[in-house]
Amino acid sequence: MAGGEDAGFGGCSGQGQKGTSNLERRKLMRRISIVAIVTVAALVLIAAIGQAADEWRFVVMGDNRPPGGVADPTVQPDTFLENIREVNLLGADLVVIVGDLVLGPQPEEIMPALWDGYDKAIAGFEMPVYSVAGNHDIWDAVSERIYQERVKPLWYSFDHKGSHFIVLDSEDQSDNRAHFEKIEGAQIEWLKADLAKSKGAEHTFVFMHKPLWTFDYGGTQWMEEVHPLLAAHEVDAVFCGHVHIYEKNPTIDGVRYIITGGAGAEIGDWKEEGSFHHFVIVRVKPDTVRLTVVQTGAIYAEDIVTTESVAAFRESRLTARQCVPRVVLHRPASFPAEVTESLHIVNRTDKAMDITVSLSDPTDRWGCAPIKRKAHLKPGRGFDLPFTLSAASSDEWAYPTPEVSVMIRFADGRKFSTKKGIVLRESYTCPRASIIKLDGDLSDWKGVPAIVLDNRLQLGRKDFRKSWRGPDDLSARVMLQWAPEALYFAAEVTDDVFLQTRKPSRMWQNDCVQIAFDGKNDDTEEYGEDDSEYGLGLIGGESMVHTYFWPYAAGRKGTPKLTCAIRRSKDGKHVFYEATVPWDDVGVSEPGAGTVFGFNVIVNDSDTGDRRGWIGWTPGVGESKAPYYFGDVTLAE
Ligand SMILES: [Ca+2]
Ligand SMILES: [Ca+2]
Ligand SMILES: [Ca+2]
Ligand SMILES: [Ca+2]
Repeated sequence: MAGGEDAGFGGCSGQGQKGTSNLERRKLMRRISIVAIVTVAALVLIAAIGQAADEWRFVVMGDNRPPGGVADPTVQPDTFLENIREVNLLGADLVVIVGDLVLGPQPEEIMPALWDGYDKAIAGFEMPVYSVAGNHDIWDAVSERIYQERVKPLWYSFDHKGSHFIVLDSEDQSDNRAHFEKIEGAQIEWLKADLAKSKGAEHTFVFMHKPLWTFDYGGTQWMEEVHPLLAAHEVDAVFCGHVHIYEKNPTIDGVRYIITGGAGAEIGDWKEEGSFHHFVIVRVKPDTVRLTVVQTGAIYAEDIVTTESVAAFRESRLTARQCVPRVVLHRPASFPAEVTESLHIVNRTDKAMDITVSLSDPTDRWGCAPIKRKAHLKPGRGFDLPFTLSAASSDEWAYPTPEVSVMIRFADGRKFSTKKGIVLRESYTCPRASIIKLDGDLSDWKGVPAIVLDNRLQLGRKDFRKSWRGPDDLSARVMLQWAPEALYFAAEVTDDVFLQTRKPSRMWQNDCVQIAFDGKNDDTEEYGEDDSEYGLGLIGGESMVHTYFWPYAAGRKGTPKLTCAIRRSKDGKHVFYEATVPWDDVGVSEPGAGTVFGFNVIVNDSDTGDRRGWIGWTPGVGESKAPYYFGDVTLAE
């Protein structure tokens, strides 16, 4: 058997007259093989050492036929096509399909189209396919004849890599179905002869359609007459289909019995009872045969995800997100205030979508009724969702804000979900600078309007809100001034305990200030090429700047040039930060009166060791980096 697989279909020893001629041919081939083995014995021996440990594999699946009641029975099911794709990806030497290959019974004139459909599908396998007849393939003398003409002999055998494969016919129509669901008569005589002459096979595998060993089919004939024969010849395994499940039945006298009928026909969804689409990989080594069951749908090619596909997906995700505009509210002129706004939902993609939008207030502070709306939107179509927010005081006009949750689903299965907080757009008018000396002395900032950070609702982190002891624990006044050459920044921080012992890159874990700029004020949901973020900290008595975000790719040259001076008050309760930020570091190329850019600031506090939290102008630095929360800074005349 060292010669390996017989050459294709012609090498099969079938039943009846064909079998006789094949038998003769087989004997002849054996003789040739023996001569060949002697001649190249040395070479084979060398090769055999390398091959001995080699594993090879074949695949078994069954009942690939279309489910009953399909509109077009000539079309093979998607599950079967998917199995073919996955088997090709995993690789195997050959495939055996254990019957119910097509959806019969059908009138004789329909059958050629059914077999054409099957042939078309299995042409997709990258390895030889061996078919087994099932009850949907043959049910009378006519269908049996067509099967033999179109597919395979009803029973046959072949060899591969020293193992022997035997295909049996559980649907025997001969003698007026006298041997139906039995292996009797001519077939068992052929089987006995085939087993006798394949005695030296490394492994022997048997395939048929119905699980004749279960007594539900053909009574006890299998266990009384066939099984002892297989056991005596040390058959490794018998595979069948017919039942649309996977099930490993008890091994009897060393013969494994396996049902695999999940390659395409109708199936339940009870994995625990074997009811799921699948195929079986049989891994063969000289001393072992191991089975692996693969559930259809989880084998992928290497290009399932690529850099390009990720970029395309991101693009469509961003487009989908744009269907839900950001809601930006400006601080009302007076309080108490009630603001009515509307979410304008528009399908900005080129595909129809199912969208679910909901608005909820996690704080119950805004007096905002929860909203939920589902809709199917064609491209360009949309709807409005009005809502009302109320705030009792200016201090109450603060984050967190009600949240808009969106789930978008496209017909092709792609889905996107996103959450957007309602933005409370803060604004600051930045005066022109007088002469500023960068020394940490803020006497040159007299009269400059301040962004005041002293409200519990401005604190970042829930637990910090609980432990915060008031403005003396942490609060700040932040100011900006501008000149053609730079933006100037100052912060007067009140903090009862000063602590800064970290290295510059970790300064955020102790007392320090973080400032961030959205140069183009384009309000992106992540940092982009016009955005930057810096830390200012007094470390070991030295005024240090650390760059947390700086877009090197944006055509900016060199490194940030901003400088700072930081000084502590004599009583130790205040820290004064002063910084000069060149416009390049702000991300503004031509500053002038009326220029608007995005800005944010947070002040971190630690009093005993680690960072407790921060107080800040808006979200978007401490929580996650999101410039669209940043406030607007407008340069004054
Ligand atoms: Ca100064
Ligand atoms: Ca403190
Ligand atoms: Ca930006
Ligand atoms: Ca502190």
